[in-house]
Amino acid sequence: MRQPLVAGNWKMHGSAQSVSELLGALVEGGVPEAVEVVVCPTYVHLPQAIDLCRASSVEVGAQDCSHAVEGAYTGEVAAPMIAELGCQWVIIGHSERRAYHGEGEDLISAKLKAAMAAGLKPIFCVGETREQREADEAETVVAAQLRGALESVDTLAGLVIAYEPVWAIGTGLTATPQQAQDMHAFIRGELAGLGVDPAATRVLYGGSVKPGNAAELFAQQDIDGALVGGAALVAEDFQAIVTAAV
Ligand code: G2H
Repeated sequence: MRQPLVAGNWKMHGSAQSVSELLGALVEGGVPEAVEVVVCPTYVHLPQAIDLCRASSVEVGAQDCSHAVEGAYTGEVAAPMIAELGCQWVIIGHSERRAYHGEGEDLISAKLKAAMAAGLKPIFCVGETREQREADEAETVVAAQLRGALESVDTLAGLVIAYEPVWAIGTGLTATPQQAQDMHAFIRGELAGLGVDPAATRVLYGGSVKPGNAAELFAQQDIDGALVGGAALVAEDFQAIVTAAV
């Protein structure tokens, strides 16, 4: 049995006040034991988030990390630094990093290795663009992303995959539960080919997950939870998504 996981990707949103309000509501409201809940604020809000979540089961993650352990990499944050703060998780390969920061499979693979070496659990994102889906290339693209990033990583225990179709991110469009299920089943098949135990690996769906569509998505056999963006910034919406994952 794979424990459901719901992670909030706050992207570049938040202030000391909003972090305090959002996590105050989440911690006070309580999260069901059956669901693993992770919040991923910006780097600058990580210490505050860790502090606020200390008394609860809510875990904290970063949205990215450097491929390097240390060095002359202006603006970067190394995985051991994130781990030292008390974070357990890190998102790697999000489509916004791929699109706006030119991240490709080699760099993403190096980041996965750096994260694992620091003891962080990666949430590794894959997903096709609208053009790629329309050209019937969705599976080819996702397979190449998985292979390109995972093939050279030795230890993949604990890895979490997030399938996020780019055309569904922040657009209000969501993959239908069947489209998502089909891709999740495909991803499990690919993982098996890469030596990763598909039955033990959680595959999350991401892309405009909301209280209104979460239950239907979570009812699919191969969907183990969600990576939530916009709706994670609204306390009651995020709570409702977490509850739907029970
Ligand atoms: C996809 C998702 C979170 P949203 O980026 O990773 O964001 O739920 O706003 O589409």
